[in-house]
Amino acid sequence: MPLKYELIKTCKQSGARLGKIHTPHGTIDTPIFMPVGTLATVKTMSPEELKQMEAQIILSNTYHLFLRPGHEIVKEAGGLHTFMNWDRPILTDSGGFQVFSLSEMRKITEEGVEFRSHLNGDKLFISPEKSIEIQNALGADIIMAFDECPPYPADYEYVKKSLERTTRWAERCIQAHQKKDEQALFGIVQGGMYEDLRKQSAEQLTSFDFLGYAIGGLSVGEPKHLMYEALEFTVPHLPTQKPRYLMGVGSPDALLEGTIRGMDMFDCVLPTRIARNGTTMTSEGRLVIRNAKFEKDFGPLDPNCSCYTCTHYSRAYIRHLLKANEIFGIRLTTYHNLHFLIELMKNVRQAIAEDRLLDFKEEFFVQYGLHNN
Ligand code: PRF
Ligand code: ZN
Repeated sequence: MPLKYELIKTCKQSGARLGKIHTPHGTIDTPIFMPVGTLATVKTMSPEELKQMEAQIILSNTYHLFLRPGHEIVKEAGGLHTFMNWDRPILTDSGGFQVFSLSEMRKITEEGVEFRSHLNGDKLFISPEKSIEIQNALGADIIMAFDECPPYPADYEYVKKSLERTTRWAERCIQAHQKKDEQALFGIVQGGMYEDLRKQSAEQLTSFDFLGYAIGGLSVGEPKHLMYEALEFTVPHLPTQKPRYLMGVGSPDALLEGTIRGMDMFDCVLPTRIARNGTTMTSEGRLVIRNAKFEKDFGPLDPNCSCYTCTHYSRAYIRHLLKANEIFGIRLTTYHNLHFLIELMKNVRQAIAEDRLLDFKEEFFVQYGLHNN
């Protein structure tokens, strides 16, 4: 078995889970936030820096690496771990989301998705078999089934047909998987915001022996309360003894709310993306560090943060770098934002261990300025 989930305990106050996932490249503590390294790099960060901030697992993308440099080249390099010099666990997403959000002129059929590359317009095709072939070549510890993520809003009939196709694709992914001893394949539950469709999708997928289950199709533009409701009616249909991954979610409040509803893994481009346009997440809320009011602020980004950025540089200095388009500026904000979410999840795990996650959430929200949401 390439993956083993160990449920350590459930928080008596919130129901959140504390666990460990054992993979061929090491063990990760859950609940966990996974930094995104779309193109085989977490933008601007070296693997040494990621380790220094205690990143335990990173995510990379099938769609992007298929387009550039091509999975054959990564395979020839010895796989993604060797290619990018990262020896801790990696998860690759299947392309089933990126093909819908990035490519042009998509045509979905039972066979797969035909699309044009967002780079050069080349006509390409990804099927469940192709996605697994690419992910087998990349060699991540955890790989994802090829799914369709319907937009929000989408009508009931469309979402039903879509999830049923996603189930058939999931079965084809299992059939196509050539590295069952080395890579753990996760299924992805779809079904939009419809309770009975989420149940149908979860029941169909859990009848197959996936090593973990993701919830897809959320955080696609719906109001947050709908996402939380969808989690509440989907999670009870997932097995207790397997990891649960909420895809594409990474705002601090959603990490907490998702954890409280029983999710174990999260990923999102949010911390790295906002860092590059000069926004930071701090214990006192979001800070737009480019703002003029920080011109002469010689204090740290976050007075409560112990990261490399916050222990060595001031808001005024970082603002200056960002305004001057100096690359070091976005490296410093990226480092801090990732550290912030990794540290948040470490504190969340501690709170679960001590059965006080709801208290922790309240305190965090008040400090972060979210208590009215
Ligand atoms: N499917 C896949 N990847 C994803 C999603 C999905 O639904 C989402 C939705 N938030 C993010 N990433 N394969
Ligand atoms: Zn910091």
